[in-house]
Amino acid sequence: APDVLTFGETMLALRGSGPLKLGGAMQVSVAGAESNVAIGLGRLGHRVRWAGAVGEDEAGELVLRTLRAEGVDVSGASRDAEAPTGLILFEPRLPEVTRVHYYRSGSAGSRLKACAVEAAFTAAPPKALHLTGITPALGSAPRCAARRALSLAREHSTLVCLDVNFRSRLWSSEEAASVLREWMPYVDVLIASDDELPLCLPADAPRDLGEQAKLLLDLGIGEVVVKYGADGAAVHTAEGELRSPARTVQAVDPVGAGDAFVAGYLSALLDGEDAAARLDRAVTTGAFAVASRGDWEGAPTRAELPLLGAASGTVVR
Ligand code: ADP
Ligand code: KDG
Repeated sequence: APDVLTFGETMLALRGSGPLKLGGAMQVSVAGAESNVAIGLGRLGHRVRWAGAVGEDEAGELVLRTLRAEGVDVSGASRDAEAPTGLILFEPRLPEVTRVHYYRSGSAGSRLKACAVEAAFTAAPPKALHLTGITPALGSAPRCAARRALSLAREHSTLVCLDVNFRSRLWSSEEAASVLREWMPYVDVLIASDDELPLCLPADAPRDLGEQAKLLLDLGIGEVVVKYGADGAAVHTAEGELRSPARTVQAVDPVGAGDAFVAGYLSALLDGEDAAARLDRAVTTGAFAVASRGDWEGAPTRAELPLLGAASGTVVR
């Protein structure tokens, strides 16, 4: 059985080197928040299954081939003969500002079926299920598939990790809140940016982040992990709050930092590490992601984790 089951939309990703309207060369890869987490976990040595849907097209081949090459089990992934694999364009506009353009409405990923997820889950119930708030934003089919996975996780005592990942281009905060609030009772590990917590709480929730985290813990969530970008992260549990600064790196591309962070956090959790060690691995894998171009390409293997502390100018021979 896999350590982690995840699914969501993974797209063909094209990354340019300047303003898109000027044309020029683009690099071809794949991107999707959940598959970024899957690759991050795979590199750290965990068994991961990805069960999303892609089209019966060459872009879909690239998605599956990439995941397979990274050691991710795609035996539960599905192909949709009637819809294409989605497309995402990354347009680096300023050294630290990247614009994203989606071409994903009507895509195979947005037609993911609950029965496909159910088959992937029950074939070998995982220790942990990882979902993001992107999947329910894609349409009613993937929203039902994710909801089904939450029920199956409850039946099989599978740990549930949810990264809020609010995407305002896909749905409104009101729509997001109505789904996410309903999901909260199923969540064990909630991961969010500081401004995303209100999406998980009733509309009259307090403004203070500590109080928001406390309300979420009262709902039965075991740990509330808050990401603060270059300012690091914190975890709130029944024992209190623990903070970690970010690791110092030269930021090259912020895309994928959150997913790499989740992979590090879940990896340490699966290893049975305590909250401090979980945060530590998460800020380390997050830093690897911002220090390299691409969504997942820079994710570290377990042996590479200590490289981040090496002195500048270090050559590993
Ligand atoms: P998201 O990509 O979901 O918006 P963040 O930007 O908060 O997530 O990044 C996730 C984690 O990655 C942060 O908590 C931090 O540990 C790490 N990180 C983000 N930006 C930087 C940075 N500039 N330098 C070092 N680490 C960073
Ligand atoms: O976290 C990075 C992802 O946001 C990106 O690769 C694409 O999954 C994606 C999305 O829907 O924005």
